[in-house]
Amino acid sequence: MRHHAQVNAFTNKNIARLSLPNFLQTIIVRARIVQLATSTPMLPHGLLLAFVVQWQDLEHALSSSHQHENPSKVIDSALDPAKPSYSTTRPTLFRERHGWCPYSERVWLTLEHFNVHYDTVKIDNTGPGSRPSYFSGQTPQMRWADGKTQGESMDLVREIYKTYGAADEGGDESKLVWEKSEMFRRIFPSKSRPSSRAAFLFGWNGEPLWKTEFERVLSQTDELLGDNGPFFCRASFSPADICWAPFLERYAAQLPCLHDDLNPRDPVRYPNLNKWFEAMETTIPAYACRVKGNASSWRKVLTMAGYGNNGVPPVVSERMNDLKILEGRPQTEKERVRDQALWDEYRSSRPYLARTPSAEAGSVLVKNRNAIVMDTLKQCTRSNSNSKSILTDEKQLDEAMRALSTILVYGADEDGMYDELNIASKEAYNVDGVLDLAAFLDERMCVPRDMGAMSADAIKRVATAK
Ligand SMILES: N[C@@H](CCC(=O)N[C@@H](CS)C(=O)NCC(=O)O)C(=O)O
Repeated sequence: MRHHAQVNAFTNKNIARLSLPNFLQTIIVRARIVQLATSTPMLPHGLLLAFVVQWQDLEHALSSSHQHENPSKVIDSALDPAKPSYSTTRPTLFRERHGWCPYSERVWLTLEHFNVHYDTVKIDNTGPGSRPSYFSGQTPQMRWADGKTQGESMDLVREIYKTYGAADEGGDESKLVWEKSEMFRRIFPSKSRPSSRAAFLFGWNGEPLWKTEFERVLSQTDELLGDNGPFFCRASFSPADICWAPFLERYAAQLPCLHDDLNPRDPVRYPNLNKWFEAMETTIPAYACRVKGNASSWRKVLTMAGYGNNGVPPVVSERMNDLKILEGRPQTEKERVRDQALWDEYRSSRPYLARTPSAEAGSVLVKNRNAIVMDTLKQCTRSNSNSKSILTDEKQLDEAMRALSTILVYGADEDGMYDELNIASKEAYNVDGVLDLAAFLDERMCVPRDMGAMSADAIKRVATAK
């Protein structure tokens, strides 16, 4: 962990080089005060201060996105159980609130892919009594603008394609799409226990299905994809990909934990699957930027017992830790540019999003800072009852939160999007507790529930800098 360092970036030369918008002036004045304080010989070395920007500075930097409201209404019915007044001009999606339900993911992805204006009601599926009184049945469901409701994920996908997409209902291409979607039910294991967090993984005895069964599924899927993909229906992304995506995505993260040498992304054994994952993650903006989960979240939900998931057999937990470090490695420039291009496309019709995936993670922290501070204090006080941690001190935690938000909003040195935070961001790494906080949030977050995978990865990379 880095220690407090003297603020040395604010030399007169640096300041003179910069033009001085109001916001930057504020930062520099504050920095100069800190610089004076830190160069005073009276201060013992251990008390040198690192410079932390204020919440209003971060809000200012994010103002281009914060001035836009997301026009869609999102209600979390677990926190707000009153019956909503439904829009009569746009549809409402009822989806499972943690982002665990793969069937909800299908419908959410389709709506996002077509950039439909829709409202959302999040539903807690975790047990009797947890749902709002006005909702019954399974997730997902849609309430259309005319008041009719409809369930069954693939029926909903079909309806959304008909209404908002360029559907070729009845044509040969369309037949192929629905045949390939239908194959999902035939290929995925028929004798597994139903569970949204561990879909098609465990038998009724609580043990993982046999390795050979998973290998059969992967080989048949690879064959169905064929080598003229990368998608299920050749070069075009279609409802068939939407049908399979939530399950293949979970398999890619979870199967390597269940059996040795079982990797759905293996380019030699499953070349078509490997290309399909790559295409989904690098060419479908709504999927890559918002709807897709990340591997560490899918591993995390595997460890939660209950609701159809029996808890993890011991051998599984051993395999889980190895992948962590690999996932937090710094991005290559090529990866950063590729992600930014996807983000720009996704954001082009969503001006309420920050300019980079990393800044969006910062924006989520800035907007939800009070709730995050309260949750962190509660969790860290509980788990550190004997040791004193910075994350259990409200004032220090607030400072670490501002520092982490600064790092995220400024992002990588090279992205050049929020230049006014550049210097502050470098100093922010020196603030006590900032890396601990990143590690805590990385552990606590669930993707896609709390933010998209690209944004969450930015926090993971700061956590891994520890
Ligand atoms: N065939 C349905 C399956 C939906 C489903 O199984 N949803 C689960 C969550 S992943 C659910 O609502 N479970 C709670 C329940 O059945 O009461 C679809 O495709 O939409």
